[in-house]
This record gives sequence, structure tokens and C-alpha cells, in this order.
Amino acid sequence: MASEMRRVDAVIHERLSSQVALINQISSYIVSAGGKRIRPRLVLLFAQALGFHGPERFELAAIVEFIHTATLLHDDVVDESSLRRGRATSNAMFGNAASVLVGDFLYSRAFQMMVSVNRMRVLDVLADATNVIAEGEVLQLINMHDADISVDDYLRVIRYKTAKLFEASARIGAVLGGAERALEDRCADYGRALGTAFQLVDDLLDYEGKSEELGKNVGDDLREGKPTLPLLLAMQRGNEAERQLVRSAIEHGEVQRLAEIVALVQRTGALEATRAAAETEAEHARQCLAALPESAARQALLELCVRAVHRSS
Ligand code: GRG
Repeated sequence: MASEMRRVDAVIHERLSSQVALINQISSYIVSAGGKRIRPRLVLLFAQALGFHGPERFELAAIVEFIHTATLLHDDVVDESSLRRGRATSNAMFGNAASVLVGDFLYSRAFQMMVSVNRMRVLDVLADATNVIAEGEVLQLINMHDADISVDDYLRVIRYKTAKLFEASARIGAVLGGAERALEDRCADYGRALGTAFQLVDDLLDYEGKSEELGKNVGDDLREGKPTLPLLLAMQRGNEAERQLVRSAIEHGEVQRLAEIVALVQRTGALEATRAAAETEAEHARQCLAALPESAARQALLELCVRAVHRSS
């Protein structure tokens, strides 16, 4: 993928440019920090697995990375995060207003690029996906500090805010590859399951990960009172006192109790159960790939299922 990803990076850098210096400064600040570029890889791999080699694939891969980057800029403002991709967040460096507005620039640039690709189906998929992502963030906001949400409520949030863009990326690759609707849906299903696994692991790494490897602060979810699966499961599995500890931490965002909570999510097996849920999603994603012909691209998609679950960053 290395040379293909270099082509995507070239499009990203070319299309980032603006007449407004601050936009160039902030957008290149976040883009040059890297990132795993998983979503553009999905576009390329599904297109390749289905025999599509046209140049639009690089444009579309860059488009999904722009949308992803816009959501990160906005998300770090909403979450008041200070560390992303191993450096100070853009909001910490340049302020909230500039960060949100440059996120708007990237988001609208992505739509300009989509229009130039001129494929109505792609526009349809991405317009729908970005709308659902925004809904996911609002649902998450509503759930904040609420210890009574269900596992289903939690799953809905992560399917919307994270899995939807994975799903859309996979679907676009399939659309480029000329897949008929049933196959396109199967590819989308892979993306949705992979994205769900990815976010489940993201949520467990917030308790067991290392900031230096993750490139962001651990414990941020607790500080915000975000009721993620490790906490919901610890409440289900713990005794009354332990349940109260987690409830109070969610309701008041008690990050100073992080060490106690980490011990609890480990002792109750909540972290392991979260990892098992991610494994189940990844296995579902793997099964979706049976619909594709054998190829190096399909193999790479299989490997992504392993990496989504067994990762430290
Ligand atoms: C601009 C459409 C739009 C919506 C704004 C704030 C917001 C609404 C959405 C935020 C959604 C979000 C950030 C979900 C979390 C997704 C996630 C797991 C991000 C981290 O992805 P990685 O690990 O990041 O792929 P890298 O740094 O590797 O690119």
C-alpha cells in the first residue's frame, strides 16, 4: 500500500491549500502529525479488491480522510482534549474558534472534491454518513454523565460516531468497483463491524493504554463522565459499593479516581469483555470478506481485522 498511500497524501497536500494562511497552518499541523489513515485504506482496498484502478480512488480516499480530520478537530474542541497524534491538539495550540472553523473548511473542501468526482451515489453515501456522525456526537452529548444508559444506547453512539465513516469508506470502494447492491452492502457491513471493533478498543485503551503510545491522554473519557462499555460492564459485574464508585465517577467525572476505576474494570473482567465484544465484531467483519474474490487486497482487509483489535495506538 505504501506507494498508493503516497498518492493519497499527495492529493491531501494539494487539496489542503487555501488563500488563508491560518487555514494552511492549522490543517497542515494536524495532517502532518500523521494518523493511521485507516479510512482511506478501506476505500483503496475495496476498490482494488473489486478490480477498480481509476485515479478517482485517490481523490475519494483523501475525501474520507478530510472528513475524518474535520471530525477530530471538532471532537477535540467538544472534549476539551489537549493531546492528539502525540502533539498538542489544534485547539490547545490555536484556540477553539480557529479549530472549529478549520474543521468546517476541511469538511466543505471534502464536499467540493466529491462534487468534482461527479458520482451521485458517492455523494449520497457521504452526505448520509456525515449527518449520522453528527447525530452520534449529539447522542453522546446527551448520554454524558448518565450512568443509566444501556449497552444498546452505547452501541448506537459508537456505530454512528465512528463506525459510520468506516462503513461509508468501504461502501465507496465497492461503488467504485462497480459492485451490485448486495455485494456493496456486504462491504459496508465489513466497514461497520470493523469500525465498531475499532471504537470498542479505543474505549478500552482509554483505561489500559499508555498515553505515549496512544498519542492522546488516557483517562479522558472518565474526566468527561463518558459512559463507555468498560464502565457499563463494571457496573453490571461489580458489587454494590463498586457500582456506586463507577456511578459517581460517571456522574461527576471523577478522573482523580482513575486508578481505582482501572483496577475495578480489570478485576471485574470488564476490559476483557470489551475486548471480546471487539473480537466478535472483527470476526463478523472477516466473514463479510468471503463475498470478495481472493486477492492481496482482500488479505490486507483481513489483516486490518486483527490490527483493529490488537493495537496500542
Ligand atoms: C464535521 C461531519 C462533522 C461532524 C462533527 C465532533 C463530531 C461531529 C464528530 C466526532 C466523531 C469522532 C471523532 C469519533 C471518534 C472516532 C475515532 C475513533 C477517532 C480516532 O480515529 P483514529 O485512531 O485516528 O483512526 P488517527 O489519528 O489514527 O487518524
